[in-house]
Amino acid sequence: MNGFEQKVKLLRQRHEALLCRKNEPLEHDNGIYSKYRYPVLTAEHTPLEWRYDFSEKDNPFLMQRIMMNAVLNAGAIKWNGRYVVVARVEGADRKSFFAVAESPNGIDNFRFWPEPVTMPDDLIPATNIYDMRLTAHEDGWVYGIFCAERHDDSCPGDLSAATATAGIARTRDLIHWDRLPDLRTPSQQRNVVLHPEFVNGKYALYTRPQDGFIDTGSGGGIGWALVDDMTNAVVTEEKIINLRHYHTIMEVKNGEGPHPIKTKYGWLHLAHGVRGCASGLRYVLYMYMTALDDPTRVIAQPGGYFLVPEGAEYVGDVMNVVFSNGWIADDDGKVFIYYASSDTRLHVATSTIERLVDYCMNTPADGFTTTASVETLKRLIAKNRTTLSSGR
Ligand code: BGC
Ligand code: BMA
Repeated sequence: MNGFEQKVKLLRQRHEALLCRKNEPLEHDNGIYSKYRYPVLTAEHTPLEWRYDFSEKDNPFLMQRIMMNAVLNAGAIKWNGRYVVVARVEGADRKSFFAVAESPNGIDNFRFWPEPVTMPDDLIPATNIYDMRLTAHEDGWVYGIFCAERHDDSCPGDLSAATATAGIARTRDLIHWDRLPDLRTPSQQRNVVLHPEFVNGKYALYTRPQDGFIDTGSGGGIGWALVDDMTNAVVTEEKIINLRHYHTIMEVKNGEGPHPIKTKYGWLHLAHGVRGCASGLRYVLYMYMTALDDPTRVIAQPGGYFLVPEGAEYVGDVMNVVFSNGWIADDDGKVFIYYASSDTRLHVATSTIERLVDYCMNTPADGFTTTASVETLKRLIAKNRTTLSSGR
């Protein structure tokens, strides 16, 4: 074996060891969910064939010819008994694309399929696409809705002026995607999510109207719109179902995560909230529940955040960010929450429907002032005094 072949062998061994590495829950959890020791996907998990030219003649130094920067915000779905994610993979060139990876148990041994997704781009070509929400709709298709970003040509001199629109595609095998026209709506849109069931015979979308590319402006929060036809999706009426509030974790913006999970107590929602601070935007996850007979009616909303960056999760390309657009609920009630930290890597947290419902129903709501928060705290302290003195 020559030096080149030896280098290749070592590279393959290391890669294989990374892909097979066993994951384990962290010892201490908060009772609501468990985080895990290792991320489930990173740039290093992408196939070596995507990054290296293995011809010794053409690549004598065994250089990475195409560098991968990050694997993040992934849609998720249980598919033929496997835990499947459609991840946002970003190259060193800052273009992101979708790639499918699957695992036998949802917590480790994720492997990318050999080829990234070829998303048809024939309608209005986009510059960049990202953050797919997957919905296996009761119409029989699997839909992927994602952000399609384009330069805002109304600002010719500004190279960072952009527009965000909801791109729509559907598939039956996660390999071949039919691209449908982008969602037509009066405002810009990122974080559009398809509800899995028909509502009054129509498709139902969670939206996030925003005035600008970054600023939500007058967009008040997570919206809801009914559309007749996904092959020509037009939003005519949009109502805000989950509002932003001053001095909360979602003061600046919020957006639906993956589509909600149906439980017998109501729809369980996972979303992100954003606030501004001296170090930039802080992205955290929060939850809420809506009524089974009316998915627009909020029936529970715990105050504050559900999951935030911790430790190494703070560090990455875009610091102080967790983001989720994918989760999987198993038939036995176990829930796998896929979240990315700092726009760099993908993690899993596990919980159960029972715990998440308990969390939503029994966590005090935000009272929106210090006084209200202190009163809430005092109620728990008083309750504990009674519990502890009665010995139960
Ligand atoms: C980035 C996204 C980001 C958005 C708004 C885009 O250019 O690719 O990750 O969410 O800008 O900041
Ligand atoms: C956004 C999202 C994500 C990203 C986040 C933080 O607006 O759409 O792509 O994770 O910003 O950069």
